[in-house]
Order: sequence, then C-alpha cells, then structure tokens
Amino acid sequence: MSTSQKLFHEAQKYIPGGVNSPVRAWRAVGGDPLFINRGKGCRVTDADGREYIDYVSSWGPLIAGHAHPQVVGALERVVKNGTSFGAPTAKEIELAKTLTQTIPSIEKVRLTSSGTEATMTALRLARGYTGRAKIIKFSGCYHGHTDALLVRAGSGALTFSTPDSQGVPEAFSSMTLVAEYNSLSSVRAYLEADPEGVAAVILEPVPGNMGLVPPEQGFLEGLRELTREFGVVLIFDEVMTGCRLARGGAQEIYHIDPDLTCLGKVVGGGLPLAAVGGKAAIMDVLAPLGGVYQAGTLSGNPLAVTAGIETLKLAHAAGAYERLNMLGDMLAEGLRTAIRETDIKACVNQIGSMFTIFFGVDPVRDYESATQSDTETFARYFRGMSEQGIYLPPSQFESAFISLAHGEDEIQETLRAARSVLQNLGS
Ligand code: HOZ
Repeated sequence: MSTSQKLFHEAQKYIPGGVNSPVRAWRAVGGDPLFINRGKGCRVTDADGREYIDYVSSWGPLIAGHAHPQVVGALERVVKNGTSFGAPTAKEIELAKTLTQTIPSIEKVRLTSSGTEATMTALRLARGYTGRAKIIKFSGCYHGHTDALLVRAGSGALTFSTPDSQGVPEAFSSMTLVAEYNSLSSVRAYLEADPEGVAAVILEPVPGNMGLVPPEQGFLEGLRELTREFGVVLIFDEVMTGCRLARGGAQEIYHIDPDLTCLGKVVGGGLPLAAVGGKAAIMDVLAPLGGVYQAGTLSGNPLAVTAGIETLKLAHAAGAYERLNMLGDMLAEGLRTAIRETDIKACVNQIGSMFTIFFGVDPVRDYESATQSDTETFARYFRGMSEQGIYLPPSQFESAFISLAHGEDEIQETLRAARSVLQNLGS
C-alpha cells in the first residue's frame, strides 16, 4: 500500500469521504487520491516522493506556480506581525486599488474569503439594489455552494451527478431560473415572461466548471444588451478567469462591461481570498453604507492580501499573459494532433492557460454537449497521465491550468505522455 493510500484510509475515519472538497476524492476517475507533500514551480511531489507536472494549480490560483520565492518571502515578512486583526489594514487598500485599476468595470470592491461568499454577496446586492427577487443562471455554470446557485450546477456537483443538491429546499431555489449557456433566446424568454421580476443574470463568462466551454460570438455582447434593456444586474463570475485569461479577465478579452464581478483564485495567490466588485452605485448598497449585509472575520487578512498582491505583480509583469497564451496554444495544438493520430473521438477546448480535453464528443459548446462526453474514457486517460507523472484535474467537468512556472520543456513532456496514453486508449 502506498503512503497516499494509507493516508486516505486514515483520513476517511475523520473526514467525510476523506477530503475537504469532494472532487479531490478521485471518485469520478477511480483509484485513491494522491496526498501532496509539497510543490515547487510547476511540479508537485506526493507523499510517496513521486513528482508530477501539475495542471491543477490548486484549481487555478497558482498562476505564478508553487511556492514562488517572491510570494513566500513576502508572506514570511508579514506573518511575523500577526495573521489577522479583524480591523482594517493598509495592505487591503493596495489590493483593492490594484483590482480597480486592473478591471475597469470594478469601481469599488469588497474582499471576502471564498468565491462562494463573493457570489452569494453579489446576488444579495443585486436583489437589494433592484428590489427584485429572481435570478437567472446557466446550466453547467458553478458559482460555489450557495443554496440558490446549486441548481444545474457544474464542477463537483456535476461530477457526482448532483447538479441539484439535496438539502436545498425548493423554496430557496424557486427564485432561480436556469437558462442554457450560449443561448440568448433562453434568457430572453425568461425576461419577457417577467420583465420586472429578475434581479440578476449570473454566469461564468468562460465556464470552466463543466470543463472549459468558450462563449460563442455575440453571446456575451447579447447578454449585456438584454440585461440593460430589462434593468437586470449582469454578474460575471470570474473566480476562475479573473486576472488569468488576461489582466482584466474574460471581460477584457470580450470587451464586456458587467455591473458586478466576482473574483477569487488568482487574486488570492493560493490563500483564501476572493472579492466582489463593480459599479459604485451598486457596491455602495453594502453595509455599512447601505442595507445589504455582508461580513467576514478573516476577510482581507494581511496574509491572504499579501499573497494576492505579490501574485498579481508576477502575473502583471510584461509578457506574462502572452507567455501563458503561447504555452496554452502549444499544449492544445499538440493534444489535437495527438488525438488525430488515433481513432479516438475527442476535442480540446482551450483559451489561454485554461483547457479541457473532452472524450466522445466534438464540439462541446454547452451543458448538454459537455454531459454527453465519455467520462469512462476520460477516467482511463486521467489514470494513464497520472502514471506518466502528469497531474490533471480528476474530473471531466473541470478546467486544467497552466502557470508561469511551466515551460516549453514541460509542455513537450506532457505531450509525449499524452501521445503514449492516447495511443493505448485507442488500441
Ligand atoms: N470545485 C472546485 C473546482 N472547480 C474544486 C476545489 C477543490 O477541490 O479544491
């Protein structure tokens, strides 16, 4: 028995399923999860001393790679002065200012500790601001585990076939309308049916939680027009894409000006930090200025804020996003070539440093096509890649992430492994 297996066995005695977040249990791909001892750059080392090229990147935050000296050094200096005060600190202003300067639609920002808190706050703000109750979300988009948003949700909920979670009373989710991603008509139909009833449309502009799915031309622009027409708050959940696909996230690439944006992952640099930001007129409805309540004991703590500030400095260095895009293109093109060399049906969706390989279906453009994918073949691919030293997200319905610590050598090493695994799958 490996050390990881022994640890997993022990963990299950005290932690439900042995994990503190369900996808980590590897149930969708079979086998026992690796316990990770340490990470450096683009590699992680498991409890048995095996090294892997890491494409989980802690599910997105580690755009600078593991244990970057600049981030670690800053954290070491800050931790000596205390970890949390429950009072304002100057560093919070620095991060908030950076975010408003980086993402033009964000005029004011409130820091939270998790993406779930950010989306929960965004919805409450939209409802408080408009005085309306309903919200529209999209099948396969995941916005954390808030009750109202665990409806047709992606990520772990989809991985474990619980897109509508138990424990959410119908009364809580009855105000959630579910539209189809990349379908403007499905949104228009809801808005026309109740023109004054919908407070917000929330979406991942580039969903990463049903696997990566790109927006079709005109979809995001059309949503912006529709929401303006009906006085609805447009919320971009850029927890995955913010400061990752570009400095200003997906909204910069697609030239959209949402009313509210949720951030997380990269902006916390690997520590628990997220944010909700947007137009001052809406943000100022938050307590203590307005009547929408939100709070958090560890919100904006100096450690998390420091990791965020230093990580954003690294991500914003000249040429960083160009490099991430180049590596992403190289990996995606290489995977497509490797697929073509076999008789396997699969497609690779990729934007910049985010990508997913879907088996058994081509193209994947929404929840319906994503859920038609062959998860059994994905599981075999995942296990094959793991044996070759490549650590991928353990679910078909997640995105993989490249960091600035990856290089062309690691991409080529990954492609060599993928070619060999794909050829075995095909035979
Ligand atoms: N649902 C998260 C990714 N979309 C997984 C987080 C984790 O397990 O750490």
